[in-house]
Amino acid sequence: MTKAQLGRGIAGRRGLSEAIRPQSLSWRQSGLIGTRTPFPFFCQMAHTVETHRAPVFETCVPGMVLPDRGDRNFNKKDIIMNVVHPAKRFTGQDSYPTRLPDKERIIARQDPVIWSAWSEDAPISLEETRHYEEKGYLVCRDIFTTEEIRKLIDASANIRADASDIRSEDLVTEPGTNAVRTVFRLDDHSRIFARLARDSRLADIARFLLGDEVYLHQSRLNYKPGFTGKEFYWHSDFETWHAEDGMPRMRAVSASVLLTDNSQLNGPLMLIPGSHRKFIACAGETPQDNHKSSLMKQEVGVPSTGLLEKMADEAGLDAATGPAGTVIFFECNTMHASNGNVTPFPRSNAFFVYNAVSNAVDAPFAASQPRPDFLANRGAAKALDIVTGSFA
Ligand SMILES: O=C(O)CCC(=O)C(=O)O
Ligand SMILES: [Fe+2]
Repeated sequence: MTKAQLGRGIAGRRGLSEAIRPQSLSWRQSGLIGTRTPFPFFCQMAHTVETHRAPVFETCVPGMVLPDRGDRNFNKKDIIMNVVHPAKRFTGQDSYPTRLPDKERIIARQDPVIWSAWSEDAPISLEETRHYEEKGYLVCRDIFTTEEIRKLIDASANIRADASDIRSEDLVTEPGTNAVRTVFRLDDHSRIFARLARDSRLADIARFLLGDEVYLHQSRLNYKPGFTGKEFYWHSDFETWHAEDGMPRMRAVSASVLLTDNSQLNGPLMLIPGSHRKFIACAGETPQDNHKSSLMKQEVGVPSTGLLEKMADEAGLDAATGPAGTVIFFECNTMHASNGNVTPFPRSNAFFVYNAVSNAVDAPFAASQPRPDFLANRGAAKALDIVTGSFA
């Protein structure tokens, strides 16, 4: 194992081929075997210049193949693995209008999915990068050691046991009960989760995917208790972050770290593969203080059942399952949901939302007030200080 691998605590090649073990039928059939190479890698490869709200994208990576964005029919193979910068300069206008008063609309994605050019030094393999680019998510196993996973599980149990210490705005309970559903600002409530958020095994992948330094837009722990854990209805996170938090572009990624085994049965994350390529502009204006109800049950900012049916008919549904310690990276615009959990087996997952520093939030695009800080970090978007090595 090289120093770079050791430093980042990355498992060896055998473990890493596990990292992309199939989580869905379509993936299983693809027979992907992942390899991974040591890095250092290149987060300086693209840079952005901010205008008032929308970034202007410039090309500054030598030797990149850039498609002509004027031609919407460019060959996908030409762009995969390359930084794709829209040639046109974005103006201050809203590229993803949503919460429309009349009816929902489908808008073409205007942003790259992968913001870096892949090279041997990338923190994920070419196959993994392609998978994420195509499906909008990636499941990685064997990233953490057994001791590290044990520490994370213990920390999540402690947070829950001492929930009375947590300021009430950071706590969301299950609809109709006092059971803890979500703890926001997870990195504020636990040293080990704060350390995990800055761990290079997560944050360097986010930096690679987003082609920029990253900061935490949000962190949370979703407990889905056995018997009573309620569902999360279908949504794109970006739709909410854009409408209610003022996130300009699709340049964010969530890392969900599984703290219990997630099986097909106990309400794992489900995703519509490929759904990140289109933006579903949702019908229905944002009510005042929408987050107060949407965190328990989301009703605004969701696609119609007719459209979901069509999307699922065309692309199928994937379930991202795996043992505790598995990490699911999913693109900010990937349509996802999870079922309620009536099994006796709890399902709890920590989420870290990495946003590109150049994509910091501003005024909301479709809400009268920004959501509070515990839902959207509105402080200075300062690059995370990334740490390497084991935390156990
Ligand atoms: O915990 C889950 O299954 C999904 C949660 C989710 O999508 C969210 O909190 O935005
Ligand atoms: Fe979500």
